[in-house]
Amino acid sequence: MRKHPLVQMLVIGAIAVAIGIPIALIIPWFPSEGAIQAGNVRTLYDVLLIASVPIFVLVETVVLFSVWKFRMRPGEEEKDGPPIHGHTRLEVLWTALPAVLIVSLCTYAYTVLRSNEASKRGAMTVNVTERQFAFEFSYPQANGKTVVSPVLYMAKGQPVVFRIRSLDVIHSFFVPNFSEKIDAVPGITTTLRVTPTRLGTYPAECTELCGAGHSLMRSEVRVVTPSAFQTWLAAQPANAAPPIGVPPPAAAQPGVPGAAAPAAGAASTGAGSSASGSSSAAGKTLFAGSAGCSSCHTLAAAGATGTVGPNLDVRLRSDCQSAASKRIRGSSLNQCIFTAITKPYAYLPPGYRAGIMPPNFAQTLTSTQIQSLVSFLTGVAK
Ligand code: HEC
Ligand SMILES: [Cu+2]
Repeated sequence: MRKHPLVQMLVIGAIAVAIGIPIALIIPWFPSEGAIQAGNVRTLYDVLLIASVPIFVLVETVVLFSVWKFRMRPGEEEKDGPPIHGHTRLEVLWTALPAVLIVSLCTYAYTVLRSNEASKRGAMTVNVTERQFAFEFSYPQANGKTVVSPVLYMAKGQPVVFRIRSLDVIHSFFVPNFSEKIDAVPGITTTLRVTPTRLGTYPAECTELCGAGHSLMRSEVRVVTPSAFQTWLAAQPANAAPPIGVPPPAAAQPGVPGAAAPAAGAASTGAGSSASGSSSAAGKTLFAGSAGCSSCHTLAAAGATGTVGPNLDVRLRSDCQSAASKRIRGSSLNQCIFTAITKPYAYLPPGYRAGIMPPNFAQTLTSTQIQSLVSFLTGVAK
């Protein structure tokens, strides 16, 4: 006995849905779940999948079934299809149902967003400053000192509110395991809230094409126990120099990291309060910390192991002695290093290209800070 085509179609569709939903839910769409917010987002995705699979199956079943059932048979080349002219009830149905579905899914997604963005009691502020092509994390509430780190440390279970700024172009801040992401936009401060729930080391990345070094713009998140976090924080040096991206007090305008631009002029007054003049010790702190040099350069004296730019232990002296470098960057080691920092592409050491070393240290660092870096590096490279 033959069944009506519609019944056949429904049976096939029901089987496909029954197989499709478990498959869709089993596929590991996300990396391991590292935060409360990630849990909410993943539940949302599961609901979206459960709603999407039947619709996908419905559409595909009707398409494939029609192709098979109503295909042209030999001898039907001249025939026309039956003159069907609309079906009001069906049309009302296929407009109303998707509308209801979309409104309810949007409402649910909105509540997830609201709950992920809700401020948590006792949240700790971490400033995220981004620039071509590095992240910098600073902890302004570290028992009276400001701690700056190229790696993000977080305590398990401790809610954190990130204040994200950019010094140059649009970047973004994305930790896949937290399922949270937001842009870093020059001139404004964006906010993201995360409560980590699982110990581990996760990648942080920039997901906004921000220049030639974009693919190198990565950092690391270490979620540790609260006591390990306190130990780490206590062991960090207090950073006298303002971390990159936090405007100097004189230019303090909330959310305007670019206010650090007139640094050259402000240097004589602003920097004087914390450090009297440049010093090679301050240069070392800058190199290893807030200036971000260590993310790209290897330099034993600063404990730096970056591999993006030249290994300064090995190359700095010889590169500065080459005839071409002497002509362009100046003949003394001092001048060479100063030019290499302030005009990085004027002379490129063999094997390196322009566009990777940030070109704007002359704006983002004060002249005192640059002098400190120069005297530190000159001392090391002698
Ligand atoms: C994003 C990666 C990156 C960062 C951050 C970075 N550099 Fe560089 N640096 C490079 C690259 C690549 C070169 C080689 C090409 C060039 O000179 O532009 C270089 C070259 C240099 C040179 C010349 C080396 C030689 O052998 O001639 C010096 C000196 C230097 N950097 C110092 C610094 C200092 C100081 C900082 C921090 C204030 C810093 N760099 C931050 C990537 C970086
Ligand atoms: Cu970026």
